[in-house]
Amino acid sequence: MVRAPGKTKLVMSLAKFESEEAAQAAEKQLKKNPRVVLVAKNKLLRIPPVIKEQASFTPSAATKDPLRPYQWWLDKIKDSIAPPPTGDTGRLIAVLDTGVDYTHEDLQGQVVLGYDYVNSDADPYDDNGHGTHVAGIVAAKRDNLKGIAGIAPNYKVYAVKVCDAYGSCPLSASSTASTRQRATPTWM
Ligand SMILES: [Ca+2]
Ligand SMILES: [Ca+2]
Repeated sequence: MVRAPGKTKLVMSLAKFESEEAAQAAEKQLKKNPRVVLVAKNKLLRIPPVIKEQASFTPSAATKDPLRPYQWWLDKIKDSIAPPPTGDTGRLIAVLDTGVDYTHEDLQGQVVLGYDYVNSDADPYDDNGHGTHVAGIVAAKRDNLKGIAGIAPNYKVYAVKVCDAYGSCPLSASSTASTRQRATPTWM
């Protein structure tokens, strides 16, 4: 990651090497350059599979969302979540994950399309399911007679795809996403 002279903007470059020795030699050289802010190996992270909770509790909240009674964790954390300021509906909460199924019935109108850093295209559609699960926890519509109740349904999710269909997440994808976000802030 390099900072241009006199600028705050960071630029990220990827390089591929034939051997570990060649990579280490390049890293050594790059670190001597004062404009180089960070040198790091590209890693592959993995997201865990979605685990369906067994219903070993007493459903409490009666709402119009059919799956809300099974969101036992929402009852536990609701008092620790500060409600958004009145009228503050324009903020975006970024979900950097496998993308988001923005056609999902409980997320209609709740998703703003960011970018697909895995396939380098403008459509961060979810081909795994994990990102949609997370997006639903954040911003699923409440009392719409469908699915669950989101924690912050008056905010929208900013869908950023940094993990592929198999749940593998190259570190370079999330690094590129955060670098671009720094250059042009879009989400919180
Ligand atoms: Ca795509
Ligand atoms: Ca719902």
